[in-house]
Amino acid sequence: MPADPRSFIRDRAAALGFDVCRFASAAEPWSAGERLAHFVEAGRHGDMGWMETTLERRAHPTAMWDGARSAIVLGLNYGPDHDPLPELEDRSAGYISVYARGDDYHEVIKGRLKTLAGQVAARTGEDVKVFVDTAPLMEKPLAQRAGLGWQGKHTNLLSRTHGNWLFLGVILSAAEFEPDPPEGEHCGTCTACLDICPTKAFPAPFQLDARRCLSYLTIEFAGPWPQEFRAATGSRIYGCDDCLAVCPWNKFAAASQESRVRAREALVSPRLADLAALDDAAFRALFSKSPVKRIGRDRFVRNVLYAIGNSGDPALIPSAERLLDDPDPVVRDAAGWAAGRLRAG
Ligand code: B12
Ligand code: SF4
Ligand code: SF4
Repeated sequence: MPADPRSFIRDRAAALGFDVCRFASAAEPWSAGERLAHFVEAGRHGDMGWMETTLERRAHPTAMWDGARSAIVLGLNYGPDHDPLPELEDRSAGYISVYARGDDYHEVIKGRLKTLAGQVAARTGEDVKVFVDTAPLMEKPLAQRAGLGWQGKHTNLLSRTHGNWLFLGVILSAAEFEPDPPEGEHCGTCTACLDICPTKAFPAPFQLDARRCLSYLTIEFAGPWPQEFRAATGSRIYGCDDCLAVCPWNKFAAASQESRVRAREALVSPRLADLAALDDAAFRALFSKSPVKRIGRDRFVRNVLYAIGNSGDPALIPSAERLLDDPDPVVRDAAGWAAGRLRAG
């Protein structure tokens, strides 16, 4: 085995379709665990109860696995082929965030991480672990430490070469690899992401209150939304990209080369009238292999109804009224809100 197996691993990662592969120590102390604890103590995780139960294990990579010595951090570029923000102006169409317009990234990445982990183990003779489902590792601080980019004021990891559109994945290894240099922060005086947020979800730069974030509300939150967020969501019906898309560092981003994460035509500006008419079977068919499928028809139609209420399009009144006696109480509530708003003009 050559002295430095990193170039072998980088080559294997590139062959599997990863755009970036870098190395960091998994054993050095960090402050991310304390910040995660602060986030959870302040209740900013909302209903994501798994963040409470996994708090200790997620505090540091060695709390997940005490044999961890190195982290191999992978990035997959899911950059869109156009700026998605102007799509928000078409109020009779729904906005699905860029990350969810192709196949579910968990599925795209999981198999490849496992394949690469097997190759790393075979090459080094040391144990490896991949955490993809339960108790996920804190990926962003590991990625910053490995030099993939930095956590911007919007808390996402962005890169000087890929902008804001990188999925992350991590393999922990018991082998010691020479770490790559970490990346510094390059936000400077910019506040574009903080200023654009439609729900003012940032209590301070570099901190997010998930309870106010439309990504959390559209995807993770099950109940009827607090009134203040219903109008603010505009036409966003699954996730939100505003703070990513506005970032000036996207001028260096390129469209993704990965066909599985590229946008399906049907998921770019889909008509709200068509989405409101989806029953369970049609919802599952439209979102086959998509991450949207995970939230189920009822939660999705709830989001669509809030967008209908914001559309200002009287032609959508029948779409809302048809759902006033839906079996799901949250859908009924959203239908009443939407119909009332449109009728009021
Ligand atoms: C929970 C979660 C969410 C939650 C909470 C988001 C969040 N910012 O934490 C919700 C549902 C809101 C969410 C939304 C999104 N998510 Co998400 N999410 C996760 C998940 C599963 C865990 C993240 C976590 O532990 N958060 C807890 C907080 C405490 O961690 P943190 O943001 O790193 O907090 C740091 C800062 O607050 C900072 N900090 C705190 N105080 C201070 C003070 C100072 C002075 C400083 C400098 C720093 C600082 O330190 C903390 C520790 O590093 C990760 C996957 C993973 N395994 O990590 C994906 C992940 C972060 N999500 C991802 C994506 C793509 C998104 C969305 C863009 C999806 C969308 N388009 O709708 C949005 C982005 C919203 C946003 N502005 O963050 C990607 C991000 C990729 C990247 N390049 O960063 C990840 C990494 C998944 C992946 N494997 O690719 N997500
Ligand atoms: S994803 Fe949207 S709602 Fe969430 S913090 Fe970013 S801009 Fe705000
Ligand atoms: S928009 Fe500005 S402040 Fe926000 S992450 Fe990008 S460079 Fe940093």
